[in-house]
Amino acid sequence: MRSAWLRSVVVVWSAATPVAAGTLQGKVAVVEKDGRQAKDLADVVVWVEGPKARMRPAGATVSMKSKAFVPRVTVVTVGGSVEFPNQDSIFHNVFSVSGENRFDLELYKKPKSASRVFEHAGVVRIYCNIHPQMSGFVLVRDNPWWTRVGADGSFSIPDVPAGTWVLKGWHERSGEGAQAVQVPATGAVAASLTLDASKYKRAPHKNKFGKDYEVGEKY
Ligand SMILES: [Cu+2]
Repeated sequence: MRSAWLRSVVVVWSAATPVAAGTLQGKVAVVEKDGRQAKDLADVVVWVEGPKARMRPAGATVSMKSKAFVPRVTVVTVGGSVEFPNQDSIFHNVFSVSGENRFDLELYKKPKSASRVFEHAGVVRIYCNIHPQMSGFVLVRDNPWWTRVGADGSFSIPDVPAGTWVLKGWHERSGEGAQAVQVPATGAVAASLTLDASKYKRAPHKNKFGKDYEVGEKY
């Protein structure tokens, strides 16, 4: 019987290459100042820190459009390039002073573009040196085990290597939250994470020279 033969081949193959990996699933909540739960969870990213993986770098595109970075939150992997096309007819700049990922793409306008390769895992805050209202984030991960959460905060990360790792979550008003997790060799494990945004204060940031922006910009 052909199907029986096929089945035995599949069984032998899977027995020869055991995959000790489980699914990490759960829910993230972001708690605001008065204890109320945040509603804007679309840009919450969760990831597993610890397991190493060989992978092809994954890049992305972040446009500068109507004086905003679109999308506002982007995730790439180490070695991934982010293309920053300027779709406005005015000059913009992209810079970051986030540790090892600091960079500066100088000034350009539509239809020009510039790019940056991110070599270090971490959260990179990006700004424009002309327009203080322009801000965004590039999250650089060193393995493929990350995801954005659903509208209700739920997430599921499949095929995580078995082991004890750290589950991290991030939202721009809370920063990172962390929790130890034990991922089983098969099946799923649940973990929930509460991110504390209660101390968030909207504050102006500095320009690329570490100075205040000049008020009354005319662009
Ligand atoms: Cu700008």
